[in-house]
Amino acid sequence: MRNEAFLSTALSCLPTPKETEALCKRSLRLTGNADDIRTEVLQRAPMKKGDRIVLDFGDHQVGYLTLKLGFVGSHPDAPAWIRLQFAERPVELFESAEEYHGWISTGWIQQEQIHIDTLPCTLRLPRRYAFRYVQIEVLDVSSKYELTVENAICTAVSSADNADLQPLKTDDPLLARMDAVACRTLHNCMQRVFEDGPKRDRRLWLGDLRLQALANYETYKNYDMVKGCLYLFAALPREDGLLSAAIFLEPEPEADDTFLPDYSMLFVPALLDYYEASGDEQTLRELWPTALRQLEIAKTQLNGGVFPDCERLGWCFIDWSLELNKQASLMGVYLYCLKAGQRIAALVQDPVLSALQSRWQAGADAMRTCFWDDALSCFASGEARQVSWASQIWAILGGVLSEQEGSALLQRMERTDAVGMVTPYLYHHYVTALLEVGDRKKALSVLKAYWGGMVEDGADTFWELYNPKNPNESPYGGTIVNSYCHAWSCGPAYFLRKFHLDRDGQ
Ligand code: RAM
Repeated sequence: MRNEAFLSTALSCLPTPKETEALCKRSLRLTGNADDIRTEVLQRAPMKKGDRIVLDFGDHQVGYLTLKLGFVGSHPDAPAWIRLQFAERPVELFESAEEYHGWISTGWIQQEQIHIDTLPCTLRLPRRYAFRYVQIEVLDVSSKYELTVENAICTAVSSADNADLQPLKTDDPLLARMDAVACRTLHNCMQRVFEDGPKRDRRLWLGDLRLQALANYETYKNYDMVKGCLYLFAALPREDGLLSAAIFLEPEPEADDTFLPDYSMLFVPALLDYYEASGDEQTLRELWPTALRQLEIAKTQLNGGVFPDCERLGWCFIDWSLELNKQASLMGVYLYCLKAGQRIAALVQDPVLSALQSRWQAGADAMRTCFWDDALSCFASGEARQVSWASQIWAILGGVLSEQEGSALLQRMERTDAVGMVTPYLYHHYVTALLEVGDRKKALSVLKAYWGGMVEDGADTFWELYNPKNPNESPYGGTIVNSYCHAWSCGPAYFLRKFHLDRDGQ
């Protein structure tokens, strides 16, 4: 279904990314292996068959690469055949596309082979890449000449403008760096829409949008861009009104046929957050029926008061842990979104408010009855009664526990071997839950340990996945397709700026 009026509002609000130029800062040789990478600064020299060079742009870029190529020796008597590999982190240059046999497309791997018939030349690659490093490998030239790289320029694109960004005021260098990395992450994902990651999947996902928007309100403050994205989802629902998990923009705006119940429902708090940040009451009123519809559809899925369990990959998101049982978490998401729905209903004076209140009460009762485990003193999910961080976090966000109960529960979890969290997306909700139960000090220490861990590992932008216990974590069957600039991880910019967590640490 297409709501043309919503679509036209959406398109009128979406920005056109601006171009800036970034130059290659230095040339490198990488040696060692993925666990022990050695870097050596190189003088750029003519390259013969088998030679490699890594161009380092000094920071994460999203844009188009132009290479000025030349030669030394005789007039080229054969094409130069080169391989280009783009990497967000050096470790990607030690991975091999041929060895990836996971379940998502190898088409995402950023590498090209090109034949250059005429030298010297200016080569502008047509595709947009996400990278800091570009490796050039000469697959062949001829014995009569060598290839030279005279210049390398990235035409970087983003719709975020650093001139609009106030620096975070803090005396703590780690927090300052975490904030800068978070802002860079958001900046590079702000294209025509809020992309999840500019390497992969390069599209607007609803769950990601909500967290990006929160950081955007504290940083670039591009309210219209959020409005445009909310209208895009609302313009392209399924026939029954359910919102898709993601939207494609090209060649025409179209909803993905992936539906995630948690993402659909999170449209409700995303709309509320937008209203609270922007004060745009017209949008709140116009999109409220779409938001309410998500809660209505969710209600029809309940069976015995809770959502049925499911094992199918992709039936619901919550986190990218493949062993996670999501039944209890989804119930927490429903309750959380019902609370946001109540707030909106009160703001627009919709009489549905009292029905939403009773639905929340019934849901909270069901959550306790079906998932609270007295013996374990925590929520347990699914037939196997799995204990996970996700279930506790979403139960707290759903509002079923008092502050004291929630705080004690999260502390108890630290002494268990519950199924852990693997994405900054779920960690964001963990930090939110800690703030919800008043544990500001712990929230700050989690931020420092988790996002600080990526900084210590050399992150220029924050990653799609980070499991400190397993550096090779990937739900896709290989890290080569992981995204290392993924804006659901820009939480530090939101938490540090909005809650001033470093000021009191309490
Ligand atoms: C992946 C991306 C995206 C996320 C979806 C559910 O494709 O990581 O960010 O929202 O999964």
